[in-house]
Amino acid sequence: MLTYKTAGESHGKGIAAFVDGFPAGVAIDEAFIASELRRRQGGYGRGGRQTIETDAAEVMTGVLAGKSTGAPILLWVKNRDYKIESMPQLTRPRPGHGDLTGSIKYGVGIRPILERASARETAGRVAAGALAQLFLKELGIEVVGYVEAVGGVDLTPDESVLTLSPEEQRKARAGSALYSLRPGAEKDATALVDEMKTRGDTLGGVTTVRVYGAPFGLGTHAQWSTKLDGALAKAVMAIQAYKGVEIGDGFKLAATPGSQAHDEILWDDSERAERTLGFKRPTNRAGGLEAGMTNGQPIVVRGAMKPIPTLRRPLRSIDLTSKEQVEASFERSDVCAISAASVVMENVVAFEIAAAIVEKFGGDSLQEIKDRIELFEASARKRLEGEY
Ligand code: EPS
Repeated sequence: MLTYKTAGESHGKGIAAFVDGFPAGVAIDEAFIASELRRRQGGYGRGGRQTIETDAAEVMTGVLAGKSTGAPILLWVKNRDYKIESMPQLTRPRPGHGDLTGSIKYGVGIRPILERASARETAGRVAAGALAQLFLKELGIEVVGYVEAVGGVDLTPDESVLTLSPEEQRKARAGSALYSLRPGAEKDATALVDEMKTRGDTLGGVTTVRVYGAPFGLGTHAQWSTKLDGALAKAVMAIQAYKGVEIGDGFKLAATPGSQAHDEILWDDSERAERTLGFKRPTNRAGGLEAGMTNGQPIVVRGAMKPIPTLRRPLRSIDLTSKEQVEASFERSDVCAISAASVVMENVVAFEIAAAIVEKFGGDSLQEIKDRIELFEASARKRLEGEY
């Protein structure tokens, strides 16, 4: 089983990610992990913290001569802004954050709760997910995350951009201040971020992740707990500030008649040798998942992030000591972290896909997994040809 956990506080010594069950033989490109971490720090509307940090992950264990060994991998992202011991305890919980419930539940005050609940922790998830992406790339699986809306401003990419290769999509994204696939058409969105900054307010948005090249059959219909759409939804919903997740056309399908909600099954003999095994779907409303299993089409997951709850112009709250009606605490924060969130979502989705690969194909090493995918696809083709 491929799993990960994180540890660390926003202003503690650093953030750790512990990855267990990672196959042996994957070349660990530390520059790629660092570039994902740097992307997480960027995007239009971020706060002052990112000018302090230069995130990179130190690979502490499980890698020898540049390759994974099959042993647990511990990644360490050091915090430059380490000052937790000297930071004040807070008494005015921020609506929308974990401050109130966390302090009631743990009895440690607000400080330790906000330190752990902070989105700084996503540096660990991105580091672990970047590791997963290195593994997936070796199998021909590519993951691309981007921003699809900022506040109410729609940044849905043109269909023509989505037919480009993942590499070309990333190039388009690199030209965008907001990490959308619509560089050059973001003026309204950046203007809205500017306006919110002036007003002391914050903004959320929508992020989308597409996974290309996943084989048939990841996840299973046989048990609710092993359906891949469920695992993806959990991973995305568990990102700080996420309040909604959908797969494929998601909520839109609820208002669509069945005749227009599903993806018809066609055949293209010339694609027999590909990951699609020759099956063609003229649409992908299911987002690559049917009955909790991948169906050879691109996987499409979308998530909704609420605005960051730390407001320069705070909402009403209660002082936990005096019980007086006060304004909530303000600590340095971002106006809009949706671009960073798209990087986090890309990487948590990547990790779930990698975990589903290990679950289905087992294997202790990359080569064994490659061989098993080949074997599975070869036997699926034989079955389709009536050989068994
Ligand atoms: C973040 C680091 C934090 C916040 C933000 C995200 O750093 P600091 O609190 O030192 O400014 O900028 O965290 C939150 C939005 C939050 O609510 O905690 C990061 O590295 O992503």
